[in-house]
Amino acid sequence: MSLAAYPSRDMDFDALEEVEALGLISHVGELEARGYTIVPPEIAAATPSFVEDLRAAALSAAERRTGKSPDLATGAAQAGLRGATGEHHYYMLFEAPIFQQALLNPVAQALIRYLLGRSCVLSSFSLSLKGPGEIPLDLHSDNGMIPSPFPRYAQVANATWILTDYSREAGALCFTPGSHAWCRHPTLEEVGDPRNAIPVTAPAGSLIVWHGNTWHGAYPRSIPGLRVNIIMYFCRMYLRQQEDYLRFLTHEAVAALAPEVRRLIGADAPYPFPREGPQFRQFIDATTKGKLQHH
Ligand SMILES: O=C(O)CCC(=O)C(=O)O
Repeated sequence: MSLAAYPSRDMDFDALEEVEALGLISHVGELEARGYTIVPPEIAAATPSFVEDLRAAALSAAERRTGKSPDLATGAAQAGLRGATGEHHYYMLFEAPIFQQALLNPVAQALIRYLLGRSCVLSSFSLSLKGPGEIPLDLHSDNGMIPSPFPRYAQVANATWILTDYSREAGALCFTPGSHAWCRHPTLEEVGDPRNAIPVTAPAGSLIVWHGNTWHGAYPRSIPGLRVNIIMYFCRMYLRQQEDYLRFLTHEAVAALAPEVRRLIGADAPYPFPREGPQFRQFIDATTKGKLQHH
């Protein structure tokens, strides 16, 4: 069957109206020019108590998974790990109610929808704890499994909550500004070259958003303590999601979710087709429904 009749882009999506209403035009400018933007806590509506609660929920969830008690001051339980992203836990969205609040944050949603269209879905919701260590995370784009050349528009995008202060010594993310426009993966010579990256310096509670083409990596943490962050990774609805929540949730549990959470995990998405075949209404709804509520 021809897909020509399906709306192929979010043509009617009023992304600029959404970002303007939230005062995010300069952040969109940075996304366009540099491929990433750092939204300070006060613009991201991340109050000190929200940041504290989100970090506490992340630490407890990690402890439930591993049985190891994380120590923010020393990072001892997550020190010297061999993995370049530290201790990384997937399928975290339903581990604490505040994680859904973090996902639905209007600033995060507006910037992600600006990049990926209103029909985008959550690919994965993970958290990472990184103590002192020596292993850097090599530069990469988030277009995993997608061959170069990439399109200039984003097919995937990342919104990361940083829950501890970031600096080079603290093991921060780093970016190659403008690399989203190169539309390719870095070469083997480029991935480890520090001249290609600048570190993020930002306080806990900042929201870092980037276009999926943008090259990024992370420094090892060289000071005591723990780096804590939540990675919300999104994709256009035609790509496969990394996490498949629908496989693990009952119909009743899915029906009880907030509509936007249900949409984001892919419960209303037109793909994969049900046995009856394509549901055309879902294609229309995916690109038109779900206007963000501004406060
Ligand atoms: O948070 C980090 O250190 C790196 C995360 C990363 O590379 C990613 O989310 O794609």
